[in-house]
Amino acid sequence: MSPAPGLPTVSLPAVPPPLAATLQHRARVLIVSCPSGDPRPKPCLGPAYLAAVLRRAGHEAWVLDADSLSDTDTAVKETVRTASDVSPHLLGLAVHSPECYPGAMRTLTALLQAGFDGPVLVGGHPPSLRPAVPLSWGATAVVRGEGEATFLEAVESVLDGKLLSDIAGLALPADGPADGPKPLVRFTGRREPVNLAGLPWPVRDYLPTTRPRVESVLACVSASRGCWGNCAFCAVACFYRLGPGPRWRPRPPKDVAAEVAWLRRTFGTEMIHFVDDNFLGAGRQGRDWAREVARAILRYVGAIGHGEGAPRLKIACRVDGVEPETFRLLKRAGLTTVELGVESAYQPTLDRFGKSMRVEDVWRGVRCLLGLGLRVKVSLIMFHPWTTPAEVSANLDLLHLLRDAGQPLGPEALSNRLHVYPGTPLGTQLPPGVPPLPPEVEDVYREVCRLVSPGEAAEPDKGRRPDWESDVLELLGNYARGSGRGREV
Ligand code: B12
Ligand code: SF4
Repeated sequence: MSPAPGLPTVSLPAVPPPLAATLQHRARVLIVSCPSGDPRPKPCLGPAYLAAVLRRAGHEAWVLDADSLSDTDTAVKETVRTASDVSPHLLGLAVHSPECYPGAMRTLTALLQAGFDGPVLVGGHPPSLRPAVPLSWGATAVVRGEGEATFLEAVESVLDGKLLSDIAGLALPADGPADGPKPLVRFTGRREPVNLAGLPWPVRDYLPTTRPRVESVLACVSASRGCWGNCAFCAVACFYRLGPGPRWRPRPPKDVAAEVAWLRRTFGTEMIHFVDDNFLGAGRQGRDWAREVARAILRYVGAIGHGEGAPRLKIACRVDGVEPETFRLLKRAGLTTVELGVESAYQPTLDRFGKSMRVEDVWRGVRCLLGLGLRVKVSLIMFHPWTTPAEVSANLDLLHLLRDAGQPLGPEALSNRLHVYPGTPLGTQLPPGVPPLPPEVEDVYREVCRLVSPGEAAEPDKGRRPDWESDVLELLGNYARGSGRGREV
């Protein structure tokens, strides 16, 4: 079987022996980023890492960014068409957020109806934490946790005609009655964590039918994986606990900087978005690593021309790790924007959400970044079943500090509502989904959403009043002062 004409030729790096020598032939693998319904989706790094690892091992791998297509119908049709063109030995479906579930289910159903009879493996955070869901749709297996080693092993087992059942890291339907209430899942975790220092860089080519190149404007880079935190609502800690090894693992700073410089040189990338959950890692080790990354970027990017030659950098981190020396250095390396998952400026809520930090840490960290002239994007979970006027009042103090410093607040600060994800600590107390709010809070929430996203889903920002943030703050202020659901603005 050879790929149909019209598919791009993939340039393969030198195949490291001895693996390629032992392969009878190369596998062809298609990895699909399932549609999420997001009108402005970003390319996912997960499939791009898997494709890089497969290509380095001598296989052919394509990434179809179906999420970038206009709608789910088009995405499903394009996936079926491409699968028929490529005729892959194995197909991977990436489900990077719960929003991808409906599109992933439709994609899998359409592939099976079209007669695709190869194995279909599903991966990403949501299926890792709830593998029974894709298995119930007919997926062959779910790759739980980080996928590189497990996926490569699965691909090579399929090529060699071996069973998938012996592969650690895969969740498979368990033997037993198929008509039980839920499919049973069997799973053995992997013994070794993925070695980040040994990983190739993620591929940056997608099948041309989908996304035009965006790397010239913005490219995502993953410099470390995991987080030492254990916040009650967050899926990250549970995901990385599926595998062994430390909860936060960094890449070598020089490797990160070399990738940044390569993106700049190759695509002219203007902004690098580091997708790390907590760029500051754990304690002193993390801080030293972040400083080393900054120094390495200064050296590498300096070599290709600083000033206008340097890309802007955006990171996300815990607010309690912020301190001036590291951020001064990161700013010199190009840092312009810091996303802080603050969640609340009210101590009882920080405690309830297991944030392991004090309100004073929040204020100190935010003030430090503002003092350095950085753009600070704070996200708050303002709407949850326990929201009170006192809490909203405390959050408003922080929001006013940001606004007085000229920072746009954005929907992440003003209209986030608690979602409960399966597998998280909160998921053991509450059913998955969106828990109900107290009636008066629900009223305020709806009114805030009306001001934040007056447009249709495809254009949520359209139709916002010019000073919509002031309107939201006024509404929240009314609630905080105890005037019921707030005066409508
Ligand atoms: C960057 C990011 C975004 C970006 C870009 C998303 C994208 N296209 O990738 C933006 C800002 C758009 C975003 C939005 C959202 N996100 Co987000 N996002 C992330 C973040 C921080 C990094 C993703 C990443 O690039 N990781 C690096 C890569 C290398 O890791 P990876 O994706 O996990 O891939 C590995 C494995 O999962 C697996 N794998 C992945 N795909 C596949 C496919 C196959 C076939 C196989 C076998 C394996 C496999 O192997 C990969 C390599 O090891 C993650 C947290 C995280 N640490 O991953 C949250 C995260 C994925 N997001 C999350 C959420 C909830 C959302 C939102 C719903 C938030 C919201 N309320 O709006 C939206 C949904 C958007 C949408 N419409 O779908 C949650 C998902 C929770 C869950 N269990 O479902 C996460 C885990 C964050 C969290 N704190 O819990 N997000
Ligand atoms: S600090 Fe952030 S990434 Fe880490 S567990 Fe908490 S919410 Fe998740």
